[in-house]
Amino acid sequence: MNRLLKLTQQWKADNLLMPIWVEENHLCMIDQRKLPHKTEILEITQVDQLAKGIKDMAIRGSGAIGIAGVYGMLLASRISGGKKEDVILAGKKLKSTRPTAVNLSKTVDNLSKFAESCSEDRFYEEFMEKACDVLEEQLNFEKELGRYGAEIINDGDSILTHCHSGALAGSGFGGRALSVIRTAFLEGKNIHVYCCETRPYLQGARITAYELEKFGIPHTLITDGMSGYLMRIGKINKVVVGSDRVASNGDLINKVGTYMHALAAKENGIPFYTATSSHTIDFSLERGMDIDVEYRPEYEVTHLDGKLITTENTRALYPAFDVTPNEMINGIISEEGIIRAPYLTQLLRLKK
Ligand code: RUB
Repeated sequence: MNRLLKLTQQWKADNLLMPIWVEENHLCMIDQRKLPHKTEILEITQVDQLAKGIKDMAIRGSGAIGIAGVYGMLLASRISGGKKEDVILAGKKLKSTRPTAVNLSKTVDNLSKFAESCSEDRFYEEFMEKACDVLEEQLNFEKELGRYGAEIINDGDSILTHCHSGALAGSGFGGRALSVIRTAFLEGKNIHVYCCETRPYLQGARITAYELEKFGIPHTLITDGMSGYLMRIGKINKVVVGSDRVASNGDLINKVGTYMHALAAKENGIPFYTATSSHTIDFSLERGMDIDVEYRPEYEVTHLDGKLITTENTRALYPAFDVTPNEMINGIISEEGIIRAPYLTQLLRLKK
């Protein structure tokens, strides 16, 4: 049995909540559009099928689409019998699916560069080894950042989180924000999570709440507009969110609505943290506002479960992410520890 199948067996034995994984001769992926009421597993046998799954958000979340890039390139290697050019082409296809989260593009670029350096005759084996290293590393990042992040979680905290930055948005332990929260909970801290529903895809209502329930972590679902008032009346005393991309100056690109929570946190003197990992930092991006924010179809705002929730003629706008200025962030939690301002210099600790 090859190393990846052995690793997958171990991850299943460890009860990791994996968004995507390998079986004998295909990939399996949970269709996150169907959660929490249905756990539908999609069988992926072609790269184009996986690319469509990322674009249509059957799999989503910066960490999860990053590892989907790894699995997609491995699938191309298997289908082509280890042809370098097919693997690199697969990477290009997968990269083009969603532009904002940097994990996918960074992971594909790194693996493509590695593929170029592989020998022709041992490409399949060498590429498989590297891909396994990347998958193991990203899971370890989650556990490490969870350990560091739990240091800023105190007994009795009520923590706001937004969108879904958890196991199904990562490698199966807890992604980024939920790795911090889950680790603090496992350390025995008495915490409560307020999870924002996160319109219109409802990552919070459908996936974060689902995971918190699985982890046995007390939580309350709120709508996105409630955070400010709940901070003001003292129901929320900390914010921990994930990250799709962090600019070199510490500006945070995350699910739209994050910026509003940061504004409310600043106004109410509440600490605001983002959990990230080195492969989410974009050192080529000077400022967050220079980013290419993905706009998704209006339909996703005007319809809920396929039902029109507004008038026939009403138009909609859906920037899928927003930008939180670094001066509103108390700390950036990473696998190397908690990074504090000045981020321009301090983030260099994550440059690998
Ligand atoms: C998901 C989202 C998550 C980040 C963080 O957006 O913005 O907060 O991806 O994930 P979408 P993590 O559902 O549109 O992909 O920090 O766990 O990687």
